[in-house]
Amino acid sequence: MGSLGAILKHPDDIYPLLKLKMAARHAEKQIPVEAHWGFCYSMLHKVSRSFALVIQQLDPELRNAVCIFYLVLRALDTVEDDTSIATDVKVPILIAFHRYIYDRDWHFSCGTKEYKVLMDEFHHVSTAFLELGRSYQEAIEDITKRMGAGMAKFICNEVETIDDYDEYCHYVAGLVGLGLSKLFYASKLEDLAPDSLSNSMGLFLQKTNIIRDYLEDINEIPKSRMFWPREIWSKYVSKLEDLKYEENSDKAVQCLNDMITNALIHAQDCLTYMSALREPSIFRFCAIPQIMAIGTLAMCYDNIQVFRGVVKMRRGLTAKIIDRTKSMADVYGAFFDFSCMLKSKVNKNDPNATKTLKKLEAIQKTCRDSGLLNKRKSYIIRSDSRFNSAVLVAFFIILAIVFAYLSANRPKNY
Ligand code: D61
Ligand code: MG
Repeated sequence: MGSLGAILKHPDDIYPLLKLKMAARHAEKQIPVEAHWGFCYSMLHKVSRSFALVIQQLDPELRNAVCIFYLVLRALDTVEDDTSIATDVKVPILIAFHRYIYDRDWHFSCGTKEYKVLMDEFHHVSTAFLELGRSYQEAIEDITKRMGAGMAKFICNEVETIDDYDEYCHYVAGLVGLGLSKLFYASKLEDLAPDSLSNSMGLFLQKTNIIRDYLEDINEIPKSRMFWPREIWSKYVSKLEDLKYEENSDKAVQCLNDMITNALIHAQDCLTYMSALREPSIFRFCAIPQIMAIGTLAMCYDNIQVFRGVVKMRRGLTAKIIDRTKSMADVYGAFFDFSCMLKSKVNKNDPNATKTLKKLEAIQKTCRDSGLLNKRKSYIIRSDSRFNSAVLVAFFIILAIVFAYLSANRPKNY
């Protein structure tokens, strides 16, 4: 749970945080008893707390397919990310990975911590995969094949141009969007979305990750990993790692803002994709990560901390987003609010200020034109201080009652 300081500053986080905690506990209790499914769901919780939560609330049949889709791609990504594997070993594995999912005896040990467990016990994932319906299997196989080939292509090539950047992000995340749309369609709960919109859903998430993880990726041992395209960073520095040095702070922030402006291109496609969804649990599954992404971009914009440490959304804010994302009105509201926050951070001396503002205004126009904005509860920007202090007082009263109760019931040692 969030630190006490954060909670005292944002007391209205308490309720969504508690709700989230209970939902997580409930999800843990629901882990299936069969060994392979049990392994898959507990692995899902270990490797991705955020995706696990939204996957958990899907319809059971679709949930199983999405869970396996996630683990198969996470395993493929573990091979890609392991910088200690030689290229001539790695490339053939990436290319053939889509065949290993049919083979219960296949095994390749790599990665660390929970990723190593996933790789070592991969037979549980293939066993579960073989129990899925054929249309789910086909979608997963097709995307794994295309992603593996794309990753292999980028093992040797660096991300130079913005087109390379979009191509790389298509392989590792856009394809996830295409695959998910196919799984939703196979479940008969949704129509098939156009590929270009599904692709944008992935690109928006992946670009946000790449921006936020600059320092972690550049400091990767034994070899740094670079996903920021040269076409963008070369306008500001002569080497990507120069962005982390204090003397380049101004250039670094300008470059960061340029990267964020690039990511914002995908926001409108994402809104169009989400507005076509019909099934409430699928809608929440898609919308929660997107709102977190635009929220993360708003936090990172003009923020030198991206080059110094980790910039993360407050856990309480994440819990609030999870709690309050139910309809398209909520999504438009959140996109509108975070665009407002971004707009307020744009400095007119930034070389891309005009471009950034134009994109933010276009996003806000889409939100306004939906006609749903007035129905929203604006929870991100406005913080009513009177309401906050009322919650704070209530919090201390409850705390006092709990203390009084506990001390009254304490066994007395005379
Ligand atoms: C709707 C809902 C969820 C969506 C979506 C549409 C469209 C795309 C995505 C999720 C995928 C977004 C990926 C963003 C996070 N990036 C990564 O995890 C990077 O690895 C990419 C390759 C493996 C992708 C595995 C994946 C991820 C999310 C899923 C999923 C599969 C299946 C179902 C649901 C969600 C990144 O990982 C390391 C890191 O970020 O720390 C990397 O290696 O670049
Ligand atoms: Mg990767």
